[in-house]
Amino acid sequence: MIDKKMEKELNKQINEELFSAYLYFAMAADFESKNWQGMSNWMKIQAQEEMGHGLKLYNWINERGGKAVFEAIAKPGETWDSALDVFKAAYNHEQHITSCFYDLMRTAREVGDIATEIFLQWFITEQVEEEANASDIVEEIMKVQNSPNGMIMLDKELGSRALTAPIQTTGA
Ligand code: OFO
Repeated sequence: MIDKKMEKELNKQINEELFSAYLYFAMAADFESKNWQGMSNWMKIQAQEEMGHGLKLYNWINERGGKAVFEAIAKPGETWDSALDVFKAAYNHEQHITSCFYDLMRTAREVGDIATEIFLQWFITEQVEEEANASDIVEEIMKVQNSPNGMIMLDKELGSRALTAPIQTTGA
């Protein structure tokens, strides 16, 4: 049976992941309204990945004899001044999520939940990629932001992103 404190913290993280999905959907909508279809595609894929992360936590809590609990999701922003601002905000958000997983890891160690500690390693590794993805795009935008052609090319490139794995509905 999962430790109560651990269960509560993991449930809090489900909310963080679903908020991440909300945030990225909001960013996708903002891009779409400004006709940046490729960047919008990138954000929609990201949002779906976040729902997958939420579900992964849900499945884990369930497998360990706990119960997933759903709280209200905060309202994300609606509009950003530039593509650069959007991806900078995404990068900052991912840094925040990384710190959440470090906190979760500390809790797993504190309560002696070795299984959850091992489970959380997947997320810690994933966060390295999540931060790198966002910061790479920030850097690319900084290089091309003053060239309309450069921005169009970048938009095209981000439009090719596809969901790599289907959302897992069972197991951890
Ligand atoms: Fe779930 O990785 Fe981004 O937030």
